[in-house]
Amino acid sequence: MNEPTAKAKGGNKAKPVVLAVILAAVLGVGGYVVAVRGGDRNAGYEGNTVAAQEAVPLTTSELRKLPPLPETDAVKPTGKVRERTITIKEGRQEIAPGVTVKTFAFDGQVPGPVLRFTEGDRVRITFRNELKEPTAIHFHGMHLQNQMDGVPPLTQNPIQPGESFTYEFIAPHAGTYMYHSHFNSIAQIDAGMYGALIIDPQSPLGQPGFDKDEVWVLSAWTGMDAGMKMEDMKGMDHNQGDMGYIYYTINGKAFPIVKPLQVKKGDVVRLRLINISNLVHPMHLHGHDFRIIAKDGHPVRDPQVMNTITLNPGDIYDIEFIADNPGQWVFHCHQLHHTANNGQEPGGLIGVIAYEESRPGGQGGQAPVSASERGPVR
Ligand SMILES: [Cu+2]
Repeated sequence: MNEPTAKAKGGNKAKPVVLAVILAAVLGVGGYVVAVRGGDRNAGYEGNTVAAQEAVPLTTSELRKLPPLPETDAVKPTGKVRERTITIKEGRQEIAPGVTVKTFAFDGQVPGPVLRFTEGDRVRITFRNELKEPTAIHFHGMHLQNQMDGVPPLTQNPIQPGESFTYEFIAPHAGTYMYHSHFNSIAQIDAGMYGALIIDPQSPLGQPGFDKDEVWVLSAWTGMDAGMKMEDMKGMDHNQGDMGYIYYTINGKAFPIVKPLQVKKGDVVRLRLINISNLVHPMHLHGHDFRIIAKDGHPVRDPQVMNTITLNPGDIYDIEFIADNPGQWVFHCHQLHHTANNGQEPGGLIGVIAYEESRPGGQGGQAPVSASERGPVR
């Protein structure tokens, strides 16, 4: 019985809010700017105050209008043979400022080289194992014949030290995939044995164009040298982190030594996100919205516009966004202990979207960023 009364009360309370909204609409953005700093767009900032700027144009409808990726129904062989040899060996890599670890690496780099083929290519990849332990390589998300799946002891024997193994397959449908160790997997993947694998469409028909096409491989590190065990860490100054992981990297580098994604205003950007770590990463982009255009190599229809995407271990998402808001923007994990280097913020999974026309420090009408937020000095 009391319900209608409660509703009526709510209605009365709402009136001032409605009036305020109407007032704001009448005054418009201009009133807002005048109220703050006379609308001087390049005023920068004084002390702790950032000058108010114009409203940022929304391009959500433009984003929604971008065409979806076409589906591949059948892959016809191109007749082309693509051969590649990759050496697996110990390496060293600086993963965070001043932190260099011993790795197990494909051709000496973590992530391994981006392998890129066209749908229908006959691919022959030989892995030479120069480690002191056996291994095997799996092509994650790809539909291959079973004996090419890289999973000892089911589909092959491990590749022994000093031996090679050649994986051969017809490149399946276009999409973003990865290759990684599938033997002694936790240790070998933690040591750096992973890389992106991209299959491009055979036909350009119906393919949307992108001004930028980038890959970010997310991974986590214990800070130990490859081959070391947890017990070996006893007595060392070591933050316990998340499941023992204390460094988190994008393409093998933690913030602030991560390479920024350089864009120009108006660019349509495709970003291929791959999570090879054993951790969940809700990646949040500042200043922009994006859409998922593919998941695990498959086009997504009518995707939601969003700005946070959660990658579970093994997830691969292709996202797109329009670079419509110049500045230096972070795209970071929102599990905030992943944005630190051994407990020290800021670090870890903080990617930077860097516009060419906007330098850090408040030029170009942009809000200033502190040195620690600024991104790598290059
Ligand atoms: Cu994370």
